[in-house]
Amino acid sequence: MTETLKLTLYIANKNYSSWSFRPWIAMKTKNIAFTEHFLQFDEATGHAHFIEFSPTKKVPALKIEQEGKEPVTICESLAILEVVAELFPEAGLWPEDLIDRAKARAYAAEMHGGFFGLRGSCPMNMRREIKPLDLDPYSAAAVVKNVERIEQIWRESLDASGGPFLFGSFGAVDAMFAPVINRFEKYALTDSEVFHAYRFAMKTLPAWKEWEEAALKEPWVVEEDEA
Ligand SMILES: N[C@@H](CCC(=O)N[C@@H](CS)C(=O)NCC(=O)O)C(=O)O
Repeated sequence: MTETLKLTLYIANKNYSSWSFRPWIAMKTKNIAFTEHFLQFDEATGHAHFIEFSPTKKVPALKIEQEGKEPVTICESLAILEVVAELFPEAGLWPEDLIDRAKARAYAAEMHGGFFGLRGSCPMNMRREIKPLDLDPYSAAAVVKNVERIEQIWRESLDASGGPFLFGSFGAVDAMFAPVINRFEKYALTDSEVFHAYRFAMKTLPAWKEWEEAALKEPWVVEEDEA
């Protein structure tokens, strides 16, 4: 990509910010240079300071600066992955095959816009002790339903590609599922073969280790994410 391109990724607490983790692990794993702009969550103000970089007051956001063009900031993790994939086609963030690419995009969209049971009851928490949650039957059933569907996606994709990632090599769809690995593990949601295989692939990525190490050093506690 052109040397005049400058990318700044706005993220928040690595222990908790699952949406920040997605583009971050994708860009790191694909060796795409960016400046990390870290902001701490501030529950008390509803993260009022996030307005400095995004009208949504949410992380992640990607600021794109290109010579001769107005800087632009893109919000929404999936849109960030898409623009990065277009800026760096050689990174192969989406599968080459048309049908695989369509499936990968569908699964990424399913993750982005769904799995509310899992997301609501089991927040990403890198330093959480591994232990099951004591959920009410309604919430527990919603989590089980999400786990089953996610494992179906993983099983079908890994069986077809041969792994280690869903479509062979690491891509945007794997970045979308990265925080799910943490949730399945920390809340002891499954002991399936497919989970163990995919977790191994994900957790051996240098980028995963770098994020996790930084997360474990963070002193801040966000009570609402301490399920
Ligand atoms: N749909 C958004 C979700 C972003 C999001 O909810 N980010 C959380 C942190 S992981 C956040 O900024 N929360 C602050 C808030 O909701 O006020 C995306 O895909 O980027």
